[in-house]
Amino acid sequence: MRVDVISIFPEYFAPLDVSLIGKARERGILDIHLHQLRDWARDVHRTVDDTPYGGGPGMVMKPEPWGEAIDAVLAADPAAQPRIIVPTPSGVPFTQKLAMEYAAEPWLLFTPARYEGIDSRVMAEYGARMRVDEVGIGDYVLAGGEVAVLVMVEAVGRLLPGVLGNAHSAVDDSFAPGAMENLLEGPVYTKPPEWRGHEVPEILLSGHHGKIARWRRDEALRRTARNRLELLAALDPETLDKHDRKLLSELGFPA
Ligand code: 97T
Repeated sequence: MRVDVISIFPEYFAPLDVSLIGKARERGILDIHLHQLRDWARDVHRTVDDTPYGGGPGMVMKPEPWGEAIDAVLAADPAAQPRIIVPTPSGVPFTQKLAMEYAAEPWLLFTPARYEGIDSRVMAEYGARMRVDEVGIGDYVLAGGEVAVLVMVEAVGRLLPGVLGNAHSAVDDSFAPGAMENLLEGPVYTKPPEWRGHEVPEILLSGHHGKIARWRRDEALRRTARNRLELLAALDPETLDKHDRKLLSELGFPA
């Protein structure tokens, strides 16, 4: 997969050299190209922002440098078109489902903004020619879209074939489609069996794989009920067995 990022802070993306994503790049699975937006500014000060039409606080990113920068990236492969992703708190929520959709694309172009965002005509211009997604990563406000891009590239990159080993594959992630869909993962333990007086739950040492699976599902249900009521409410009742229903009613959540 090819990933382009246009930003006034390309140095913000140094973490993409490290760990899982760094390895994926070394192995040629991820081909990341970083671009300095100011390279396409025309004035001596390399200005990329201006005051908002209609008044109000803050500054808006000017359309011309973005247009020229995006055109230059598009020219890298005129036969193809990237999916353009514009991080913004007013976008659609980034979810595991969207991460999987992006992981199936050959080419992504991220356009993280600073200030109050990019002049909307940039999204209108490219939105008429290709897919442009305005995407948010959560209900909080960042100083700019760079961290949102790091989040999305990591979530997408680890889904690419060959990035995760078999030992820790993405199939049983929370939010992955499948058996435990929409349940949070429960607690995990490793050696030693006792640490500072805290014992590993005995069932995990028992070797009873069926009982362990059931215990893990109970813990997943408990944690989902405690931390994410809206996920619990969204569970398909068809995916709940008798034991699930009993546990949930004990927790005070009747069917
Ligand atoms: O707060 C932001 C500022 C700029 C670009 C993106 C964001 C954001 O994205 N998701 C949450 C906040």
